[in-house]
Amino acid sequence: MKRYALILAGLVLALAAQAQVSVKEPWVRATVPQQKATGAFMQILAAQDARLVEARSPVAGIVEIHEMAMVNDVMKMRAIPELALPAGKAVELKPGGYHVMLMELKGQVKDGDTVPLTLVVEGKDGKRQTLELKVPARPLAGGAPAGGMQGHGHGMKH
Ligand SMILES: [Cu+2]
Repeated sequence: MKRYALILAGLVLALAAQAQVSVKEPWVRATVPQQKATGAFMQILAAQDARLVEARSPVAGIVEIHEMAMVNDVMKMRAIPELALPAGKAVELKPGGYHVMLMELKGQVKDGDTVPLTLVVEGKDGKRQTLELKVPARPLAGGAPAGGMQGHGHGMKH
């Protein structure tokens, strides 16, 4: 039985060592029917220097890490291979900035849905941590292009 106790202790240590990256307030922008892409947003805080190197989700055929950049005076988004997560400094993924891009959506992401999202974070030592998130979908607050939506669903989710 001693051997099992040792294995258990090892597991607990492994879990503790992985608690280095935390994600706060994740959300996915809800889509309209036929929309093929959307973004996931959140704050990521790493206790030690790390990098977000991969994201996956069963709801999308392709998931990429994107940044916004000025190209010829036009704001465009583009894929980046990784996102630096400096120690102790929360990195914000938000509309108009960094985001996790979900493309080739397999269906509509409705307001109130829960979207599974997996993030893979690599530490400086090359060790990878996988974060399994359950991300709520909600409309982009105040960003609706059509009139009459102002203030709808804003800040009432918590
Ligand atoms: Cu994008």
